[in-house]
Amino acid sequence: MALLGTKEYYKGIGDIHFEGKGSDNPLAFKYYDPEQLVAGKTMREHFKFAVAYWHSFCGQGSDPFGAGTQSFPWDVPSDPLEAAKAKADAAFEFITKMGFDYFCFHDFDLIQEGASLKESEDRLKTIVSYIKEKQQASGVKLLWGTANCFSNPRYMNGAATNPNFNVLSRAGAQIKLALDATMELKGENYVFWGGREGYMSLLNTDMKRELDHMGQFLAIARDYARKQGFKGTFFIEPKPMEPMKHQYDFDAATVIGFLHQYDLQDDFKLNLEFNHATLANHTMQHEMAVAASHNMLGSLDANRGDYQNGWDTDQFPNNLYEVTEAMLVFLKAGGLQGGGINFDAKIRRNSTDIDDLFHAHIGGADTFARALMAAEKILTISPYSQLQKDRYASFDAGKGKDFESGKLSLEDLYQLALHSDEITLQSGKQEMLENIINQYL
Ligand code: XUL
Ligand code: CO
Repeated sequence: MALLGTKEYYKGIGDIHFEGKGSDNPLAFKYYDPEQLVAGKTMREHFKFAVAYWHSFCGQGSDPFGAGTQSFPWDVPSDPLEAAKAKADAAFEFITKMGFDYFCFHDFDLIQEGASLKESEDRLKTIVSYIKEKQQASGVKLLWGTANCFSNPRYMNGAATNPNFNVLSRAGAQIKLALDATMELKGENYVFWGGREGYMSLLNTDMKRELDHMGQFLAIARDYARKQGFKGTFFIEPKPMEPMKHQYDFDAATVIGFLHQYDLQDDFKLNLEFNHATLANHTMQHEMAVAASHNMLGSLDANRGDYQNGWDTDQFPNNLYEVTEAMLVFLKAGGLQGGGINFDAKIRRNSTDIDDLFHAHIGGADTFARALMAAEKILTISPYSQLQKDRYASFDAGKGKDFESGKLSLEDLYQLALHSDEITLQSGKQEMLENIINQYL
């Protein structure tokens, strides 16, 4: 049952239910059945779908060529607190109508930043207690919170990697407040997306010093939250470029190396985003496999890029093949480490009807549901797993096993090769595996 504020914002749209693929109702799930069991867990538990406050209730479709096209009635009150409360009413109405359990926010998505740090702090406290009541009434939970340390002009050269210590200190204050807000709302995780942590030109940049600052900054942020009793996971969200020419958190492998370099690997995992993966010239499947192999597959930002455009288009996911490949890694890894699937996606600038946001999230959830069901079948009833296992059979016994257990030297390899027959080629069966994925979609 949808929980309504004093005013209904999404008029004429009721709760979204699962109706199955035979349904012609565009405002119903065709595949996402929250209670359906897949690989031992319900879809609701697997995914922990979250709505991104910024794209859904703040961004109005503006682009570098023009103003927003979506006018939000909750932005009308001129008093920032009234506007923020109205926005929270709209957000909670939408999330509960979708039947999702989670949301994610940046500090100043919740309420407009004040003219001073103190004013921002007071504003945040007021809106956080309002949102806390809405959470209690609806059961909607916070998947993660984060701080927007990239929009305000003071962060033009970064936050923790800014060459000016005063900016770093201001970012520290802001992140303390964002951590406080996250903890107050029982956030299960906290995200650091680099924002402008990177450089525009190396000509004016001391890269080593900036990376050291970022490592030190993340360590003291972690220490503060742990001291306050925060038990959740910290996530770093890799992205290779945009807004900076080069972002320090380039991709999963770079971030994992960084976390180990600065001894942060026990508290931090990764929040991976589809469109960030493709901007780094990787696939999402690759990024997830890298994270999973380090036990750092924390959370996912769900969206998709565009084959023709080279920037972060943040479209809602609908690429079934891509998401199925991702779900194969997801299931093999045993799911996510504390996180969920956050729709970090926006409807297009010319999607101006009140129901467009619903269609977008329904499509995203259905894509993940279909992909998860396909991946489960591929892993359990198709020859996929066996084919992969067979490829490595030479390491399961004999000298291959000795190598894996560290028993062979380079001279041993030389002696073995010297007395072996010529190598017989072993097919990778790629096309057959690709067909298996198609078969189960
Ligand atoms: C930016 C991006 C952010 C983070 C949170 O590309 O993905 O929205 O997810 O700061
Ligand atoms: Co993101």
